[in-house]
Amino acid sequence: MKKSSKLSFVLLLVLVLVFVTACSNSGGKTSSDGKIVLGFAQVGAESGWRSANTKSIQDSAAEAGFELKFSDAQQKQENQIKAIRSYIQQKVDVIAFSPVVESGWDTVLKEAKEAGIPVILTDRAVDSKDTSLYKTFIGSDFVLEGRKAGEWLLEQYKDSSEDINIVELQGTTGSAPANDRMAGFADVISANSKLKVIASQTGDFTRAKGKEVMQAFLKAHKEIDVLYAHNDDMALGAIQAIEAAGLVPGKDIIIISVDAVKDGMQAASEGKINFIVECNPLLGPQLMTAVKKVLAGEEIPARIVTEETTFTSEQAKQALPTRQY
Ligand code: GYE
Repeated sequence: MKKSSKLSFVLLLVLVLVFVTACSNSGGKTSSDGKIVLGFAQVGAESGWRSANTKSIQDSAAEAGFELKFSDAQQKQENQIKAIRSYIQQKVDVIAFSPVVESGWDTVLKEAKEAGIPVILTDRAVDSKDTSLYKTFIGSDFVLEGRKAGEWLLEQYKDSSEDINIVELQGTTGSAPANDRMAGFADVISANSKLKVIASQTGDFTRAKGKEVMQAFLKAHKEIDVLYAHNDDMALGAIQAIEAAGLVPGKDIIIISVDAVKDGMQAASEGKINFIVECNPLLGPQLMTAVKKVLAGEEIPARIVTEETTFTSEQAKQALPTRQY
């Protein structure tokens, strides 16, 4: 080999080595400016809760100095799976997501694990048997939220000699909050046989669907005493339907909802919603702390539960002026 071609061969070898090293980034800092890269696959923008949750994640990622890759799945699991696969391809440092439904995640979670990318669940859980597929689940106890709604109702009607007809607006079918809020509520109210759920249907956590389904409930059932909505937005949509039917929300029909976002709290302070179970969307700071710990190789608890309270109309009136979301 001539001296010059020997030299270019060595040069080529060095270049190839540099390229391979750059591509095989195994869990280090991947952004060009050395920042930690977090890929977040959000459910969508279906509710006031979701908007507050997204803002919390974006703000706290910026505050932590992370590069955030954010995607909105428009409430479709297939879009979320696509987003997670693209984060795996981009070799982000950590993937976090709020699973739209509970089932069907094993394959993509295994792909992330094989690529050595840790996954953190926020807000909603998955039903995967293999819990080594994710590092932790940060979010509310939705069964407890359903129980709190049921306990308030049980107390309101403890002396009733008549049947109490309840209609239920469920969240997104197959989602953890819909499954769990329904189960917790049903379990508690089963203590009083007068409390009867006469209709239960999904309103997909949106205002428009909440209104539409409530209209159908009002048409099909003459006597509705109580509405239990799995979130404020569906309750707010249902309130429009109730008013349009010439009934007074909060009086003719007692309303319970979950979330306690500003619009819900406003309706509660006006007496249109009688009881709200709080579900805290401000999960960003806890998520960023978990990301840092996971990358530092520290142990983190498998479950991080959010602290929450409840509001009657009176309590909502007092809390409203200082409500953050
Ligand atoms: O209650 C609802 C949102 O997963 C806790 O999703 C969340 C729920 C929340 O659309 O408003």
